[in-house]
Amino acid sequence: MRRRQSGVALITSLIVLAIATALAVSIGYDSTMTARRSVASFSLEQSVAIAQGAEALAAHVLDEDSKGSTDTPVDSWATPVPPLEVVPGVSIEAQVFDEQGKFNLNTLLKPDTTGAGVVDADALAVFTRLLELLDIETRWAPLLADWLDTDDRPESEGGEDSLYTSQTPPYRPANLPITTVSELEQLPGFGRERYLKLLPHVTALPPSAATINVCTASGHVLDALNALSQKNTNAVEYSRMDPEELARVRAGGGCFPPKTVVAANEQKITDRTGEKSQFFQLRTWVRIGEAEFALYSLMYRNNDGRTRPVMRTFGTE
Ligand SMILES: [Ca+2]
Ligand SMILES: [Ca+2]
Repeated sequence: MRRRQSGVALITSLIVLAIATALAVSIGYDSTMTARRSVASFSLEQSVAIAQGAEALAAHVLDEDSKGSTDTPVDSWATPVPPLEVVPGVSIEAQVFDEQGKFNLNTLLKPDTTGAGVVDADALAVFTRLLELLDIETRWAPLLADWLDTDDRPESEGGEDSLYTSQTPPYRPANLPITTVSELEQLPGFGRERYLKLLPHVTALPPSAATINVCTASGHVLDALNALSQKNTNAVEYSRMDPEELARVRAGGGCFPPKTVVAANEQKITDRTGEKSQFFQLRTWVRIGEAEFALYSLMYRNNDGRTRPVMRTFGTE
């Protein structure tokens, strides 16, 4: 009898010990996780604060530069900030890029009397030519136009509700301007590869940013503008130029190619080109100990030459 009782006591104490151990492990794990989370969120807050400092600095440089008649890759705003240790263990690296040297996808729509916007045939022609030059199927141009426009009438080779609701899982087109180029991947079958190919040449700015800065545009974007040429006299093919060669010519200063050369007295090209920009992207890389953060800030410089951040994203473009 006594032996059985001591057996029960032993089992009971073993169970209690097991429960206590499990609890201790769980408490230990939880507090480690809490500590880790605190470090991560502290680092994130710290990096946002540092990146905001970078935004203020970029805004100052852009403000200072606003009096110039052109925005080119030799301007002071284009100088990268090399890795810099701001406080021990925290370093920052930053660079400003011109966003208006790219084709603004949201210009595929132009304002109409209803305010909803209609597909702009000229912009569609430029985007179609850009896709051709990059060896990407041109049907993505009308598909994107339908993704943006508010109506449910598909463009020729485009697609509206019926296309998207037949996908698995079904969804609907945004029927709104896009805020990031990555929204292209919402088009059925567009995929990562085409996105990466197109990314250096296109942007998602407010539709009002309707001009392309020829002083910073890629050769492909410059050539795509020829889709609007009535005379077809523009013989220079910048897309065939080695991008490094284009960069070398531009490093010599001034605007290359100047708007007068790109537009060649053609009204439609004149209207869509400029030598100055209002939208810039600031990329900031912050390193705090082992943690690294990338922050992308869209900077807007108004007509008075005042610059402010209008959008901020982490880790993606
Ligand atoms: Ca449509
Ligand atoms: Ca639509």
